[in-house]
Amino acid sequence: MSAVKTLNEFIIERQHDFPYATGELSAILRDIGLAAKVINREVNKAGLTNVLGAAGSDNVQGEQQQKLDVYANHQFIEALRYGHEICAVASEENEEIIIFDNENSKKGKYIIAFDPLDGSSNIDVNVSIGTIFSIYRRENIQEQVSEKDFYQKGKNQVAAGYVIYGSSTMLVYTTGKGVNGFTLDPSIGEFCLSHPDIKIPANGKTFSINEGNYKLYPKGVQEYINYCKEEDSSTNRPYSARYIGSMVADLHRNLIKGGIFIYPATTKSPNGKLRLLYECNPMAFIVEQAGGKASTGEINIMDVELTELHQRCPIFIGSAEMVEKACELFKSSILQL
Ligand code: AHM
Ligand code: MG
Repeated sequence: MSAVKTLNEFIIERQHDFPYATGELSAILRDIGLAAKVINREVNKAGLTNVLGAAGSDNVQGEQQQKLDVYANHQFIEALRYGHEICAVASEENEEIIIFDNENSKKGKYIIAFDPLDGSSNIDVNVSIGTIFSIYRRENIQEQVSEKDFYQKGKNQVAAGYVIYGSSTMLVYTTGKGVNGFTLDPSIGEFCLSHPDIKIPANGKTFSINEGNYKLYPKGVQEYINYCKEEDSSTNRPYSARYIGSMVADLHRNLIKGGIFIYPATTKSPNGKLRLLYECNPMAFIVEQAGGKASTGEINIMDVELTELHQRCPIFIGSAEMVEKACELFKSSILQL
């Protein structure tokens, strides 16, 4: 059997990518790995332990929280609270940021935004769900941390990643030097390097969009969906439609095999559904680091100004050539208006 490299070994090895690294980012990534294992344990036996179903509360988006959303949120926050590195977190499940005011964390250089359990509607039906995270350095560590510290563009991210709780559990992350994937080996309880230096194919055969909303989409998006369904052997069309309803799972598949994922604006939600800070930006960072693209349809996701913590943003993300084509149709339909 060839030697395995665990997540922690890999993190320590890669610390040298950053000449002035103090090990703080590495410590955060290790804490996230631990939180992921704890969440995984509950997700895995969810049907047996009375953690399925609604928690009886709503989150900031007015969406019903599931018991596992609440559990994952708590685990993630607690895993980070007593390190020295993070001084505040923003979560999809909390309206306001949570400031860690213990002596250790107060001086932390980093802040983290996350969606503890993405794809909530799939929890009860044993379909893949995920955790997404995005780490920023604070711009001014002399001042008391506030929500404003999170109002940074995605291009300022220092690290981002996701955990997918699927047929196996994987953690995929980037620190801006490529993308690496680790599979949890349940027999030893460790994430082990299984997908080094992931590259997304420039083209794919899969498009992922909630086609039920077709009539609510902008004309350019409708045109792109029609394009995906046309027959053309030179571009491998028609493409296959694959839509799980868990962004992490849909994007993970497209990252490995090639494809495009779109959550556009709709007539009901003019900014789409997904949140810029802890869904679109981290995924954009990962996909760009793997050689793909992420756009609002008009500009790069990671160039969008963030002015509200839970701001939504339309997204076209995945294989570079597919995203370019979709954005080209989208932009030309706007010009025709
Ligand atoms: P959530 O954070 O409440 O789980 O919502 C995000 C999820 C994404 O994972 C997924 O891509 C999208 O919502 C699906 O939405 P829809 O059912 O509108 O297609
Ligand atoms: Mg989500």
